[in-house]
Amino acid sequence: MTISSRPAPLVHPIREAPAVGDVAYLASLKKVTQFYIVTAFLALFIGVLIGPLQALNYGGINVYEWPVIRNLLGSYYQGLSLHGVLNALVFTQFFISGWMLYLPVRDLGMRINLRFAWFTYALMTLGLLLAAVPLLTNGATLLYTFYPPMQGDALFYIGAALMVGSSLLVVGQVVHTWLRWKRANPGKVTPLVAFMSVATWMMWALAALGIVVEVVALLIPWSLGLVGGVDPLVSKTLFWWTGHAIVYFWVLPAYISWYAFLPRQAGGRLASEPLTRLVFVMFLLSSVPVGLHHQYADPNIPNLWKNIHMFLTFLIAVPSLLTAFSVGAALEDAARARGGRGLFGWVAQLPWGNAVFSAQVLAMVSFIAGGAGGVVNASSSFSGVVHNTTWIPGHFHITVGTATTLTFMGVSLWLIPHLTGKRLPSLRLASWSVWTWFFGMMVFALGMHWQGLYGVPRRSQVSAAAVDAFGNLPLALPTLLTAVSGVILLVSAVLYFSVLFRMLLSPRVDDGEQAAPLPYSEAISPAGESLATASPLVRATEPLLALWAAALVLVVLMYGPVMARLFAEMQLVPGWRLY
Ligand code: HAS
Ligand code: CU1
Repeated sequence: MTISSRPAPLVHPIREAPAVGDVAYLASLKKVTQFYIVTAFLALFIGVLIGPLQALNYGGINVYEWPVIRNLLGSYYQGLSLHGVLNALVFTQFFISGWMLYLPVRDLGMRINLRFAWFTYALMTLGLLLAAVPLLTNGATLLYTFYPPMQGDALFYIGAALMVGSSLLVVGQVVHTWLRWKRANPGKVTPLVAFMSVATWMMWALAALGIVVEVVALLIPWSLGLVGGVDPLVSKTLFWWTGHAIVYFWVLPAYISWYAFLPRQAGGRLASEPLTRLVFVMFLLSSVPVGLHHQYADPNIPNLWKNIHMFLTFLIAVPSLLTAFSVGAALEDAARARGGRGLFGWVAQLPWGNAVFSAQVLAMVSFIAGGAGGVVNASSSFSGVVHNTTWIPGHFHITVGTATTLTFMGVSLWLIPHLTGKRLPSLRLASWSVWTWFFGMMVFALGMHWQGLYGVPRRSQVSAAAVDAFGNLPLALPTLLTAVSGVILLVSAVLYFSVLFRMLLSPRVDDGEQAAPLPYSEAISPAGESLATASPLVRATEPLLALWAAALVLVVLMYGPVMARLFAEMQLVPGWRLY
């Protein structure tokens, strides 16, 4: 993909967000967004500080016996539950709810009911606080998948249901706003950022159904003692209905930044708007009916359905491959505009010293390995080797832990100045935090994938095992790598959060709209504004509601027979508390 020279001067001016006249309204919209983002990072802060304990465990060092840690955390499993829930579920959901509320609203230039937005934020936070009580008091040491028959306090499930339920209120508000815009702008093409956000929210609306049914219909009544038991397999299948698609709920908001904003931040242009729309529609259509790739080892699910879900999993890698091509082309375009030359020499011309940029591109680099590992996981023939081993946490720390998290960290460095008018206190420290996060995660992933290939189980306090079960295996190097990565990541977290907290606590000095405007990129191949003159691809991808209905049909077809059989053969078992 060589784009040899920069073509003619701009024909299509760079988009700016429609101006918002009402200053008080804009300030409140920014405030609620800021609350979501700051809550997200507070969760990440606590979650991330527990991470090194996990890495040291797989480095053979049992810090859970240290008195100071013993006083704070009841067990390795409580630490791991907090780490997973705070980072993977709370951080992501709060960040995304703020980010994907603010962006489409600004992009469409629509006014929304801010009372409703604040109410949703308050409800989500209430859910979080309710769930936090049992988590912190060892009443929900269930790990972030909370598989029954392991049972936790009812408050945990109620809090979780409120949290996920409130994200559906954000879906409602954004989709409703988009529909109002459609009515007011007949015949117009939805602007790209709003399009990507609405498509992602619609996908999430379908994805969340599984976990909502699981928690509301099965786990809450069971944990309250209203029913005598629970069917573990039904619950687990509903969980993975949501649990796979949630990974795209985590990564698509990062893609929004990679497509819409990063090219500008790199000094270049987005490659193709029509292609970008196609990518998001592909995710809308097929993110959900693939969850059985987490259940190849489970009984009572016919192999036929496991194989169909495997095939669909390979299909859902395609829009990510298109993204790699498209975002790669945008980066090359930027680098050549900056004077980059040669087949690969242009890479050096990218602004690697700018943390906003490097965070996102390092996130992508990690995702090349993370995505390749995902395709390995999805292959039923390899799954038996890697399933339930440390390979899997290796995989997800370079997907959600880096592709998503490092992108959000990079985004925070311009988004917070944009929302608050505050300034980034130190680009150098921010840059160090980004590079150390990337290296720390790559080393962690190497150590964990490597140990996994030797069969070291995930979610095990191997550092406390009475018998050295792995003593005969050549694990010295991967174990060492894993331990070292924990230390690198601790340093990175201290650097990043010192920058973030200093920024948040500093006084407002700028008008965010002027000093850090929304960094829209120009497109090499734009979609245009009018549907009548737009390309067939743009026209075909515009009716998102109809495409959502098609996605629903596909999910019903791909999950219906499996669920019908599982429900028909339910076997209720009582709950266990192993902690
Ligand atoms: Fe996964 C397990 C399969 C993507 C997260 N995954 C997990 C778990 C998590 C997770 C959290 O099939 C653990 C769940 C648990 O606790 O049990 N995953 C896949 C596949 C993909 C995939 C096929 N995963 C993700 C993403 C995640 C995520 C994204 C979070 C954000 N995963 C699985 C399977 C399992 C699994 C099985 C179950 C395993 C088991 O046995 O339990 C695909 O979507 C991946 C496609 C991605 C690509 C990469 C594209 C690369 C891009 C970057 C381009 C870079 C550029 C940079 C342009 C094909 C877009 C250029 C650089 C320059 C310098 C110029
Ligand atoms: Cu998955």
